[in-house]
Amino acid sequence: MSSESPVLQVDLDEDDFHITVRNSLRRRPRSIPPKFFYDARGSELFDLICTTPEYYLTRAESGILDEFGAEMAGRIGTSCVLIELGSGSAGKTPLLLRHLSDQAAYVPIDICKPLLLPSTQRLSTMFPEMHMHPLCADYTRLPSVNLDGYADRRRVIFFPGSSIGNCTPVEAMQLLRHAAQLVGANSAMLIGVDSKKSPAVLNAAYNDAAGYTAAFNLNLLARMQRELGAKLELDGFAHYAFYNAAMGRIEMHLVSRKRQRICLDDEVFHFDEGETMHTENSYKYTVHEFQQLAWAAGWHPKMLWTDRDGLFNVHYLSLSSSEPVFPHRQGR
Ligand code: AVI
Repeated sequence: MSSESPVLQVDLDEDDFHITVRNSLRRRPRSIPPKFFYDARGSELFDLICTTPEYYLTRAESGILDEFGAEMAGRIGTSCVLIELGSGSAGKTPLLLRHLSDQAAYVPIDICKPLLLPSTQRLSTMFPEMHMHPLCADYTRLPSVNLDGYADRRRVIFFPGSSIGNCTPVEAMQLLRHAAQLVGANSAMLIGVDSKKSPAVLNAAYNDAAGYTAAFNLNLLARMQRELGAKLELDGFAHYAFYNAAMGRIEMHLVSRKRQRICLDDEVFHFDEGETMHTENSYKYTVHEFQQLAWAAGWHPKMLWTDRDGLFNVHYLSLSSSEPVFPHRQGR
């Protein structure tokens, strides 16, 4: 990261968590958007989830990027401006960056500032010539990105990890549409999408034996205590995740183990035993389902890479209809 490129912060509303939690507690059924998982502790726990044997997503996607990164770089253009949505600790990013030229620029966008700075610094050490412009923002509200100085470069959105699955299909389409407006004509996107598979595999991935996913989910309550002064009993809630086949999604909830209450400011919120707070959806898509979604949002699916076991897909989407379609590639 050059010294002219400090972390820019846009559009982060400090009261967002407070207001959202209060409104969610007032409503029934209760639900909180998953973006609030990612404080410093939550981001750390998410990285631990990615190392578990059950959470195949990271391994499968890393394998695809490792094997096909050069091919992907050829598709997107090696001198592009790569804008990564929800970059987090950017563990997989070098698998793509190593195939880009020194003329390329990298714009990581993440909601968690304590993670964004060190991860960008780590990448700058690995790719010292590449210009990097970290942006601390909520990508679900896609800020406009100032790319003056790169007018002649192709803009490419990199959205790995199947984070698109954390949106409902309608929200996902809106996000893809906004992304298209953000980057403009002739731009492209590389997006990682988890595929539908056996419920046993999916259920295990969100109920790892080490308990990191449970801790990640429960951290939301700990965050309410730490940041909002909420009065609640952490042990009074349990992690609950299951595959809802009819909806094609993993659902994560915090389920109340007993009749109890949460106090926030001067309001008291009652929970019955078994009542849940819905904390995350993680939608899974067949190739066809995701391509339909991309089409509806104005993108043209042009290529697809899959791991050997068919667990995960990386789609190459373009805003240019005239670009050729390339054959699907599957890992060895
Ligand atoms: C970031 N996102 C794609 C993860 C997922 O699989 O939905 C978050 C996660 N939740 C539980 N485990 C991982």
